[in-house]
Amino acid sequence: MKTCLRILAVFTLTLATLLCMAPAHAEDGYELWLRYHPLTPGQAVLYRGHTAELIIGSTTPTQIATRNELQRGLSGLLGQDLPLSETVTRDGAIIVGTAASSPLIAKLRLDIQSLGSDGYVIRNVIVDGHPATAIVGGSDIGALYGSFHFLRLLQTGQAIDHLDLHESPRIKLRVLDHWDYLNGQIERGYAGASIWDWWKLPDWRAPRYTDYARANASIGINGTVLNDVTGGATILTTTYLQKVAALADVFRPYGIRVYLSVRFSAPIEIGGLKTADPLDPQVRAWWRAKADEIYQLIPDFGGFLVKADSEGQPGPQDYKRTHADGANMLADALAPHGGIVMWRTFVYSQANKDDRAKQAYEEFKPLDGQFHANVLLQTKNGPIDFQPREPFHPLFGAMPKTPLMMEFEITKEYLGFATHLVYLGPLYEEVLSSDTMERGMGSTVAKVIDGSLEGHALSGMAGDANIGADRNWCGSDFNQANWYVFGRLAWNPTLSSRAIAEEWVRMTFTNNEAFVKPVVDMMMGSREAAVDYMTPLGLLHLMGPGHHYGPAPWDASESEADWRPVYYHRADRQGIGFDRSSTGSNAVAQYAPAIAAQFNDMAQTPERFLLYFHHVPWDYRMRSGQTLWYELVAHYTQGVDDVKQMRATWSHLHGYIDEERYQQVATFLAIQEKEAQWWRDACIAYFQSISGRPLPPGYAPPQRSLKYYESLTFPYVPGYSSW
Ligand code: BDP
Repeated sequence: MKTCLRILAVFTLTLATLLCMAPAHAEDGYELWLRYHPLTPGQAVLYRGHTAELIIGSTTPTQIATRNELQRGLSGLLGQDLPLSETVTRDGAIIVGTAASSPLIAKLRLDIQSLGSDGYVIRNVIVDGHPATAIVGGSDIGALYGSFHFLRLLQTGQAIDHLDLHESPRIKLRVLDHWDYLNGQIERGYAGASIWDWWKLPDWRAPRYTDYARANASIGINGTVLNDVTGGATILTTTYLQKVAALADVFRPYGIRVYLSVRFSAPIEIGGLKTADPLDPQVRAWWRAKADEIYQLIPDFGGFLVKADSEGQPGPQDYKRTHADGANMLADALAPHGGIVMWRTFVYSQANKDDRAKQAYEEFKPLDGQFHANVLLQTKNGPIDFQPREPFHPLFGAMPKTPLMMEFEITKEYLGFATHLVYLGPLYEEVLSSDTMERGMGSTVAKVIDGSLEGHALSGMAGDANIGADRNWCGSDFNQANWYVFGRLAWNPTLSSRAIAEEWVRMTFTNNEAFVKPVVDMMMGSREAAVDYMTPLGLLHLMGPGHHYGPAPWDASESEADWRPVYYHRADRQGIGFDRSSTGSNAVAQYAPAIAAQFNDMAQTPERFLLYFHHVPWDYRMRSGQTLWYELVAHYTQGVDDVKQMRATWSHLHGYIDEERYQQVATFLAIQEKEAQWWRDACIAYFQSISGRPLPPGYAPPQRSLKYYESLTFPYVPGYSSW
């Protein structure tokens, strides 16, 4: 009897819990943040009053896409279909379009002069005595962006009765770079194979391509580079260009242009020429003809992305020409069609024995002013290589005459692959808000890349995509947030990463405050946790050789010195860190004088960058009063504790969302905790073997011996095997 009562009590409690919380759907993450699941009944009733009919054109493919999205979104969120209308017949119409395409909108006389074609206004208006909402774009694409914004307001539970929003992107080119090979593999891909089914293209246009375009358009992304920067030249053959054209057709209604990574030596490989010298007339003619062919097939083709003279890729230096010679030659071929070149500055040479951190600056700074008008230099956020933390790249403050484009890595090559929960918003924000001091205080990286600091017409931000054929696109639910935050910051690089995280959580999971707040807090702390358990205090590149999975600070096996962890941390009996001050490599001198002076002085260098700029004695007194050795151990330990805390937070959130996603996140957090512990223990074991110091009191020794960590091997690490 007692047992029966207890079972009944548990059953009633469970039922009550379930009823109080959001309904739990079976979900697999495919819908991303475009989940148009029914709002709470109260909210839906409120919104319905403002969404009684939809007035929207359906002449152009973009208008049709916009109408479809609004119908899909509103019927999903509000639980009823919205009638289409030509005129305002009642209160609560939603009117969507442009002043050029809709006489009704033209009559509203809204202030849309400064919108630009991608901008939009969302405003509550009165039409023939009826309250209505107008979503007005500078072009069809602007209206599409505005419609996604309107849906976002509903999805995130915001009021829609006093709207007067004016939005325009601050950055012109908002581009995803796919590192996808034509064989379906992805360099640094942790979410399965490539979503581009090249073999079946151009005939089979998978529905997923449209969903990809919808997701990108919803956050303002307007370009996609389809193939890897280290791929071959095959993409430029006619057969493949036809496949590319099919994808361009699918993306066009969503305002997304396609771009291609091109191999500098393509004229030799597929053109039958003997040289790829950028000043050779035949080579120039070959590229011009290739550009003509591309634009025949794809009239709005975006342009080329190039990795040249970098990590073994061919480039103009093979012919003793400069990067400017190479970039300008391609730019000239594209210019008649309006195309652009995104030329990467990720260039360093194994032959150059100087500090790798300095090499891109030394290569490109002297070329400032030599690039043609349709060239952007695409520069990684930091001088080394997408590490968990680096100072901003000094080129951002050093090339006023050249548009510099940001390149962020969205795929978590150095940050725990698919499983670790690391929200990259704070990393992006930290870089974008860094002050280069190029034109005095306030010359932030954001202002450099949006073109406003120097008045450049071209501006751009690229993100190396984390998208694959996994059902949830990104390998984990939380990795979707990194795609999302990239797009939102490319639209406006001054947005707060916390606000973006909150939007994303609400759209992706639930508006339940009891869930939103702790999850946003957890996301915001997650990047710092990863820095702590991987590479605290300015350390970097301690990852396993080549594949970059797990800790290997001891590693010196790579063929090239500057691919080895030991090159970067330089730990010895006296201390640890890379001396980039004026007594060392003097990389500090590449920053504006005020910043250089700060970084040059150990005492003034922010501790988060300390070991990036200085070789510091183990017993050096940190700001806490503790020694560097103590702080290093404390940071590693803190990282693990933070992940434990993330797990605890998540464990209290069971029942707020669907079981499928809840359980996967829970399991991935368990993996993360295990691997954070491994990172901590392996690094402490190794650095202790060098420092010779005892562990500070109260800190647990590594669980296993250094020998054990060094003995681990990882065959078939994802994202690496094919090249
Ligand atoms: C490095 C990656 C490598 C890329 C390279 C790049 O490990 O796979 O090819 O960046 O950006 O971080 O070119």
